[in-house]
Amino acid sequence: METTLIILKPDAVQRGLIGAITSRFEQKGLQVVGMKLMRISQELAAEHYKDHAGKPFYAGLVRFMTSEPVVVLALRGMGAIGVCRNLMGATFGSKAAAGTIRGDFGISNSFNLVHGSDSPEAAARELALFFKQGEVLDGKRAIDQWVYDHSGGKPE
Ligand code: IDP
Ligand code: MG
Repeated sequence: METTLIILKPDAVQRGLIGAITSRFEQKGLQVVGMKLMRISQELAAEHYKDHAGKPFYAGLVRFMTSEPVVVLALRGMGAIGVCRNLMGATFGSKAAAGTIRGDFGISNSFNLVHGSDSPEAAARELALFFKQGEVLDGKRAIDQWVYDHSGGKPE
């Protein structure tokens, strides 16, 4: 099981898409184990996006991410990091495939609705940036017996 960090970016919140986008992840079978509405500070944006510092879009990205509140989610599931990236679609809304979140809800390249961690290392680092100790609550869900096949002794 993996846990990944998802951010519903300011455009998603302003456009009233918190429910619609969160539903995509829930309908897939991912478990919401952390969730909050928050503002991202300059310092947090800089730390979160430090790998992009110096790129042409960096200043605009930090301005965008700090402009209005976001919703941060911790999502848990088998292969959750890659599963979420697939659900999100390609980075640019104009290029993202239909059926993906970015492909279905947006057309902008920078206002692309959602962030998702791209590796186990990034997920661990980003979850620690956005959630304090004790804010991620990964209890058992009753529906997991139907979301996963447990007949072999472990979820498949
Ligand atoms: P990702 O969000 O699909 O992982 P990254 O390359 O990590 O994409 O870029 C981080 C964010 O920076 C993107 O989600 C998007 O909001 C913004 N971004 C990336 N490349 C561009 C660009 O060429 N123009 C404008 N914004 C960009
Ligand atoms: Mg990225």
